[in-house]
Amino acid sequence: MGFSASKEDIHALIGWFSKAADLLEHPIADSLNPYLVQELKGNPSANLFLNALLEGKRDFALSIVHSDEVQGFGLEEMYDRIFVPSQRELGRLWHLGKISVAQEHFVTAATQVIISSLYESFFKAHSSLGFSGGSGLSKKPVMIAACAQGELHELGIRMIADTFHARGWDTIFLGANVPEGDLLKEIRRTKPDFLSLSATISPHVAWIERAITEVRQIESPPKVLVGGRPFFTSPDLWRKVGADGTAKDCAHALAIAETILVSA
Ligand code: B12
Repeated sequence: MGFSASKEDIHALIGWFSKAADLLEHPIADSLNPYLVQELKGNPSANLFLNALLEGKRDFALSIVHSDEVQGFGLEEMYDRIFVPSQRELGRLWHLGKISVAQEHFVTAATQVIISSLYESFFKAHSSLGFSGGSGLSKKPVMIAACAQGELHELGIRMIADTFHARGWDTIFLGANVPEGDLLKEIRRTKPDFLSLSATISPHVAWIERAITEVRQIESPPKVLVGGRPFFTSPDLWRKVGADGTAKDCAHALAIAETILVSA
């Protein structure tokens, strides 16, 4: 059987080939890809911080964060204005092949060390004040914070847990890749008021939905907040997975959690 193509087929093929050739020459606009949006424009502190780390100057990056100007920010503001944009720009540079995986690993690890250096001042100051959260809440709320099973991006949820802790909550940060069974055991053991779950990679959203269904079976279950990239690219996804709320950053997360607790 021979190959035969109609005039219309040939016309369509020529159209596809010329589209493919055009795409090779002019890749899809950067602005269509959320991971390629430059987030450091007009943000000199984050710019300086990231560039210091990319040059391997961890002590200099540390001194930026401990400078009077940056120390004037609250913890949430410091996270949302310095570390989050710096990490996102790091991802953009990696995505574009402008830095190596080794450089990304170095910057992420150094950022975690620098964040730890803030604990002394932020957590001490707040724990000496006692709980200073939303109006109507008399007792210190407890929160468990965890990444979905398989999820290795733990910095975002760590920042959420830190923000709550700095405002006087008791937080139990479980970090990356938490197995479902162990999460449920920890909830039964510690009886938190809140559970915060994070996913960066979209396929992990299904795990979160399943985990929430299981959590709801526990007697007096915690309220559940979910977050991470898939939840702010699909604003209604938190409802679909059965959560009580979501937030796109540290400042909003705290405000939403306290509103949910007060109205419970
Ligand atoms: C560092 C990093 C890693 C590190 C993570 C180390 C660590 N200890 O966390 C490592 C090397 C492990 C890694 C691995 C991978 N990574 Co990576 N990684 C990054 C990078 C550069 C930074 C992540 C980060 O720290 N972000 C900063 C945090 C603070 O932001 P955030 O997580 O969004 O959190 C904020 C909000 O989302 C929200 N939030 C987050 N969680 C929660 C939870 C609740 C309850 C609430 C209320 C709010 C909330 O609040 C936070 C503060 O504002 C990003 C780039 C980026 N754009 O984020 C890529 C990125 C996320 N990685 C990416 C990819 C592809 C991968 C890999 C698949 C690569 C590979 N081929 O192996 C693997 C997947 C691993 C896995 N199974 O999870 C892609 C994801 C693309 C996509 N479409 O999903 C990104 C976007 C890179 C890119 N293209 O620009 N990665």
